[in-house]
Amino acid sequence: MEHALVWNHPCYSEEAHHHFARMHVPVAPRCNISCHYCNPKFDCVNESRPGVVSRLMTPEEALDKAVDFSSRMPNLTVLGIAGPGDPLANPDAVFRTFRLVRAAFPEMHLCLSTNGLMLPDYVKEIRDLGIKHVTVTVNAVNADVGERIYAHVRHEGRVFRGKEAAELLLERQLKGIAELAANGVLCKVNSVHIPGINSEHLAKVTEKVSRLGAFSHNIMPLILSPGSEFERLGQQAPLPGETARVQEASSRIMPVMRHCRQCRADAAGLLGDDVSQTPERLPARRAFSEEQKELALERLQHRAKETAAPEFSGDWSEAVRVAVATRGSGVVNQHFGHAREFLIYDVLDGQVRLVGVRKVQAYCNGKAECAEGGKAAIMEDTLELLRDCKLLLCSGIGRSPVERLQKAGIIPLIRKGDIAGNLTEGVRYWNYFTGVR
Ligand code: CLF
Ligand code: SF4
Repeated sequence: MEHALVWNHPCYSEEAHHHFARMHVPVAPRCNISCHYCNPKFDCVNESRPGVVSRLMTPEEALDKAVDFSSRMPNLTVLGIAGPGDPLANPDAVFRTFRLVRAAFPEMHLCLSTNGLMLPDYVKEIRDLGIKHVTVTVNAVNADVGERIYAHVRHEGRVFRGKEAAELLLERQLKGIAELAANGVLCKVNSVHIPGINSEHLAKVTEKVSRLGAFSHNIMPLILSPGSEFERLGQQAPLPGETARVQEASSRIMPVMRHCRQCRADAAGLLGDDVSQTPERLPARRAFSEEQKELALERLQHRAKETAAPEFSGDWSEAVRVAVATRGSGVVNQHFGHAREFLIYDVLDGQVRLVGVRKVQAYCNGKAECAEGGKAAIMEDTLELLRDCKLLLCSGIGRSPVERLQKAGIIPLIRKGDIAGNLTEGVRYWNYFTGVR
């Protein structure tokens, strides 16, 4: 049962995220709490990158968008609502949207992300609508930690502050998660990693939500929202690698998501290739027949199974770390200079595991710039972010960045095709080249 809900959901299955697309519809403007990392002018930070503004939609516009995008992307399997405020603070618009989409697309996964305050009131509605995927953002399971994260909570006409607010929110979040699990809804828990506040505490969050029946834990680095209370207080974002260490501790307790893109409330497409802001890149509208869609999904299911990594219990500290430039589909298909993110993998004895996603600025924007060596400052930042990698796989790269990477101890390899195969082949080459084995 669980597999049927996961294999083609890009956030619930790491393998699926290479192949399957989600679409968010921004139908939920209001929020009922105040997080210190939020600026209400922007999208909810619990799932989005701060500083992003999504244009609001009505439920009817959301349905039109779903019809339009599904006619361009046969791999669109999920419709999600994740803001720009909290979906359950906007129940009328959110559930109307889900009802419209459910009627038009009976097979589509419906997905919802919430701060959890109103969750206990809506579990029945969620279950009855056939929503099988709900994300709850839980940053603390102790009110002393929570009161450092939340300014206030609005509930039943009252405003709660300080510890009282954190206690109320926590009680409702945990109750909601337990009820989701009891009703067969897969609950993913998101947490924002806030250094100095919840770094060590997040393993306790994992333990607690795992006991309540949550499916996975997605720990995301805090990215400071401009104009937020945390920015005013001088709160720091995690250093590179810090969140990965926190994820590592939690991964000993339950499955941890490492491929989150902290995407916009109006994102659409593969997680690593959001086309919402560049609709000209969408394939032309096509009326896919049900058979065509089924065939495409079957092919992707087969591919997802083929490339799924088996469990491995080796000493990953001995692994070779590799950065991969990809736009999705499970293949190396991105030029180094155009990459806005790298997937980071560890490879050990032919086994592969995803470590995470690292966002960068594109190094160059055209041939002239590439020939001049791209932007020096961006290259410096990219090298710093890839410091722990030994290899880099990309579909193309200029001479100047090759030299810079090599000087930094990273060997760039131009490859095309399947990521998993190229990783093991690339590391064999690296071992031979460096004389390790
Ligand atoms: Fe959207 Fe969230 Fe559903 Fe995914 S996103 S509502 S569970 S369909 Fe996914 Fe985006 Fe990360 Fe969210 S990558 S921010 S975890
Ligand atoms: Fe902002 Fe927090 Fe509300 Fe999301 S849940 S919109 S981050 S206050």
